[in-house]
Amino acid sequence: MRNIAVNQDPAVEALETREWQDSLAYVLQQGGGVRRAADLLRQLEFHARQTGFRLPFTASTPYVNTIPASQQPAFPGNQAIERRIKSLVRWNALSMVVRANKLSDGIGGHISTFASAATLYEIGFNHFFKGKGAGHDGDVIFFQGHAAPGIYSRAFLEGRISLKQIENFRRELQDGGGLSSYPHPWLMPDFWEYPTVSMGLGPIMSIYQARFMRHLEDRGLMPAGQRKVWAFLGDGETDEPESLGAITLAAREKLDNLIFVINCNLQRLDGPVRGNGQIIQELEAAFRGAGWNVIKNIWGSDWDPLFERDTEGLLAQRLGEIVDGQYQKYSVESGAYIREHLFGADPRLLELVKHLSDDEIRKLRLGGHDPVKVYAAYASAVAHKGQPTVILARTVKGYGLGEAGEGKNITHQQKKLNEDELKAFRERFAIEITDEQVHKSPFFRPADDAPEMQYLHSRRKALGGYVPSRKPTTDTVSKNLEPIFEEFYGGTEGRKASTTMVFVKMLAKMLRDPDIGKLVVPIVPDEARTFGMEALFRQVGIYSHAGQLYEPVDSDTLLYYKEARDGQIFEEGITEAGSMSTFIAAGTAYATHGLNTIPFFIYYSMFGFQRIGDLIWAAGDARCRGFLLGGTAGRTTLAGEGLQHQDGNSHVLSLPVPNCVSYDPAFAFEMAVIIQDGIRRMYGNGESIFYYLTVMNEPVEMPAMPDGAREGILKGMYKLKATSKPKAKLRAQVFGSGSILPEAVQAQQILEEKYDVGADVWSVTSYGELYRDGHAAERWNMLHPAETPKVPYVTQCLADAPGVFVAASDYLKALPDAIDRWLPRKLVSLGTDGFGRSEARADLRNHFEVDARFIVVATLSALMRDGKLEAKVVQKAIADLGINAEKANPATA
Ligand SMILES: Cc1ncc(C[n+]2csc(CCOP(=O)(O)OP(=O)(O)O)c2C)c(N)n1
Ligand SMILES: [Mg+2]
Repeated sequence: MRNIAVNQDPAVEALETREWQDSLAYVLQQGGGVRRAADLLRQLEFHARQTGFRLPFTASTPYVNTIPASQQPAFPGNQAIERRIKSLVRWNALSMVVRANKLSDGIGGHISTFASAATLYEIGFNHFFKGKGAGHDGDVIFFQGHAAPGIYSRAFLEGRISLKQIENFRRELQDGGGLSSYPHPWLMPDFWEYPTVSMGLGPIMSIYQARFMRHLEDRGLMPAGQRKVWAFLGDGETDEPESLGAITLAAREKLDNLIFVINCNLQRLDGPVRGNGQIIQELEAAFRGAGWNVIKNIWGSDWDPLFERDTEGLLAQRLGEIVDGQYQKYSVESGAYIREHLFGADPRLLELVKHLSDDEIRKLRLGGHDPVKVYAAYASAVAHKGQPTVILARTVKGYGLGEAGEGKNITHQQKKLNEDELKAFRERFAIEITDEQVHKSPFFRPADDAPEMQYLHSRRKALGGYVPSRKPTTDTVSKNLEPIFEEFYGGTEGRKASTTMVFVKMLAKMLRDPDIGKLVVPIVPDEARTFGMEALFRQVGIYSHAGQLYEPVDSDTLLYYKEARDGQIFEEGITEAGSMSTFIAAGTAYATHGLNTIPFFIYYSMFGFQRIGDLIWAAGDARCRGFLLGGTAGRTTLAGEGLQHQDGNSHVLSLPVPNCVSYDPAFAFEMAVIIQDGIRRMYGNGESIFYYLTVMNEPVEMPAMPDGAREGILKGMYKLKATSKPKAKLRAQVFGSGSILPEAVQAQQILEEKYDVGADVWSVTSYGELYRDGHAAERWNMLHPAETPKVPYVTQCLADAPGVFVAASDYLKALPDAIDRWLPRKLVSLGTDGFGRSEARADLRNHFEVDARFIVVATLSALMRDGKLEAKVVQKAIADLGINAEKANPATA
């Protein structure tokens, strides 16, 4: 090779380039083939770096298909019939949305998402998605939420959804039933498996689902198979942090059972995803960097001959220069415009398309709309080993809508088509609907014996049945759990323990149980030591598909950090969102994998409902079962940590989740009753509920369970300790919860001893359950005026209770306030409204005014308002108890 001069002329440069290319070609043909060529290039790169030369970093590859035409498999299906099926699905999906909006303006619905993704789904339905029929292991498919009309439309063709239902799309309350706007297992429990429409949650749940499936295989709970997790997402959706936030985990865990299909229509709701950039290139770089197998499917077969003739790589280079906003413009422009602006950049490119008419140029199909290309991408993804795969499929948003919205910025919201637009759509997809009928956009289903219908059914039969379809197991956990939990009813006899310690002990016992042990799934986001769970590391091991490739630093200790392929603990690292996704995978395994796995996810309570509330909402929708444990809970119980960590919110935030049952237990026996009953209700009775329990780190003496307390514990309150002065003139009912319950007991003593007030102490385990029960009764009474009214449980407890009512908890005052209406007299609420502080418990309880002294003052003050005491008695008590009446209001401090 000759010396390379600086500023040499272009002809010399071209010659040089050719020489290097020839050398490579020689190695490829004559020498060691691809392996040797790659080796040489690597060595060259190494050599370049050694000489101090910095190569520009490129994480993306040229803007062309990853799978060259020469390596495409033959398409195994009947393309004409499949196009026909797809056209029918398109038509009915469009009709569904158009009709719904005609009947009820503003009812919404989306056409353009599915219009762009139809081929991506249809190739899946006809060739890849496995059903759960006999002898098949079903795939787990996360359908893009806004593509729901297309999924319904196919199910309608398949005869799985009635005409009535499809007519009532987005009208779920109509006679004959309707269809939910988006995938919601809560609303359609035989159909949808996973909620996806809150963008970003589908992708992260799918990653942890694939990982959980691997875990079930590694632990022998599920046979190793070919099952795949498919996640369909929008390109705009990838901006949600959850979408890409866990992709490194998928690569690290080598999840080759996971396939992302990203519909790159280059648009989101308002406009282009990356007007001034290229979303496909950006995503390719992110996924490649994370270690994924990336398959770009950008150009359809129409482009193959152009690329073939483009020996100089000019076309690929030109296509790589164009930003997405401009590509979107091409999708709405004429062929002449594309010829001039895209190919016109270089006379050699114009030459390349000289033989094509303007119309042919306009119709050059993109990869995501080409069944052959989509099939090739899926086949390659399914066969790929050792890495998860992402398919980046280029499409046009609103494909087929023509003037009504194809590629336009308004397309996402388009739901009305005029008659001409409907006619154009009908013609484009050759649907046999007459001119007279078309304005009504009627649904259309061919006769059962039509070839396309037979094809459709035979394909699904061959693939194991129809999808989506949700099939919960009928197996139940019927074991008597009393032997596990009974030891906790007795109390600790003077020894102190925290409810967290108690929970860990229960967990360890459940894990050791020969029947349910293997079903228990402990999940922790890098917080096991905080909760004293490290003994479990050794007992059951931390799950790692790779096993343990190193000697742990603490290997000489009893409780060493043990990672194992059959490990049972999910030590997720610092990701509550990821941990919650594992919780959802494990808590829905009864419906997805026929396994009653019981997840226990323990985390810093402040980072649960507050941080990942939307995933918890999705868990509720997905009919997920299991136990969430908010650890180190209670605004004044978590000493030291301060404003960010101290949780006084979570019981308020859990209340809106309709099927989440929340408790703030104080003692071991309460926990034992609640968890045991929870397993019975969820896994024995098959109720679609899950639990939220707060557990504390404050050591307290655990009393023995009072007789007859069990029912009250579950319903939300029971009398823990009656006053020893029932005959006293002054009476009170004091409610305590969780870690504030011992303060209530102490207040009872002060009230009796110093102020001659006979106070009964109640443990309120769940304001949420009392609130729900109260409203249920009130509602029933409203609708049944002539019948004997139902009495809310809280009223049953307190209707005849004498004296004033005072409640204190470590959560917002809103919680006790929620039950006030069902008490015979007004309730005084103490709680922890306001930002937390770094402090010791006693100082925090003084600051938030929830300690025994404040309970005493609140009680006396209420008695005074009732005219039972003089103000000066309260004043004196305030002084005697050392309370500063002028202190700052913690709610705003
Ligand atoms: C968390 C969340 N934020 C916002 C929305 C509202 N939203 C629904 S669809 C959409 C645009 C979707 O664009 P893209 O992901 O590219 O999907 P496409 O329809 O283009 O396939 C938006 C913003 C949502 N559903 N979820
Ligand atoms: Mg999009």
